[in-house]
Amino acid sequence: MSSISGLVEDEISSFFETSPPLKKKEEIVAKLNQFIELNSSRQGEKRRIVCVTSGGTTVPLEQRCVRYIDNFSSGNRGAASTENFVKAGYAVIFLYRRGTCQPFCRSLPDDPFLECFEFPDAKTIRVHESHSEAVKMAVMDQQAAVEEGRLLKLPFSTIYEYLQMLRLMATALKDVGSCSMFYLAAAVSDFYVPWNSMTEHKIESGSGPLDIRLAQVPKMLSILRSNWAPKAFCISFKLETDSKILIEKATKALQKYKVHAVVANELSTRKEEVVVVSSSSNVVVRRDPGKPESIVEDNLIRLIVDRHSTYIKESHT
Ligand code: PAZ
Repeated sequence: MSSISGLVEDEISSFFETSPPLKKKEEIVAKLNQFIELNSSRQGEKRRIVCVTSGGTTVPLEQRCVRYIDNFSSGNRGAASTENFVKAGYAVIFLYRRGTCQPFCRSLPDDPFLECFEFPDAKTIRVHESHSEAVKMAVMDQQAAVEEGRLLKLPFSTIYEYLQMLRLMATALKDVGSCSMFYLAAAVSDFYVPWNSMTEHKIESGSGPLDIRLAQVPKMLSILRSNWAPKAFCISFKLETDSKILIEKATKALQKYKVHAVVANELSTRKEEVVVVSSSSNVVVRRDPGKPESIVEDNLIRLIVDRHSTYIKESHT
């Protein structure tokens, strides 16, 4: 794998050197190592490990953040994909934006705590009949995945947290080699306010319009591929609102970052279809329109898992 240019490397180092330190870093590293150890040293049955990123990163405008710029993503793609990876036998590290959609909870109402429960008397709490199946499945599936060591959930909010955690994960997974995968569905900010040029306190209002200069977030995909986890199977995502440029942009990203595939999706149709762009073909993946409960991730993850199997086989020959 060719290494990245010195300039890009300098930008990346400078991003991390000037980032605010990641809170609870030791705890996160310990959880990651324990999870990877559990799943990669199983006698006879080593599990593949996938890191699914999900939700949008925020860009704080003040160090003691009151205001921030956000990136659109409900987290539905990441949560649904995680469920499918668990079903396919993978161990999943779910790196998600706090407050976004969670695996196994997609069929619950928006405010499950208030809508799913009822109190027939002062001492009893029970699940409302209409939600009992959904609650039972959510709790049982999530508990089983966690208890069997198949699911580790790690939250982030800011672009600083996300990229520091992604680096920790990639370096922790380096030795898992081709059995590891990155499935990067998070919507990551392209622009940010560097920490050392950010005001500490809340920006004052009342003195007219606000001018903010945003710096470009260094692209970490190239370093992930070349240095952090060069043997991992890597899937990135490309979201556009103009379908005319979608495939061209995804193809450029495929070539530039040398990922194994780019999942291209258009904002308004992203739940209906995606295109998996790779060097061998562009495959349209749709949800099954005949089945109301079908989701695009059922077919997407089947395809990605197949491609990963081929990649592992080829890496060992
Ligand atoms: O999270 P969600 O289900 O609402 O949307 C998923 C998505 C569109 C954020 C994802 O499929 C995606 O394309 N992520 C990468 C976005 C980007 O180009 O930065």
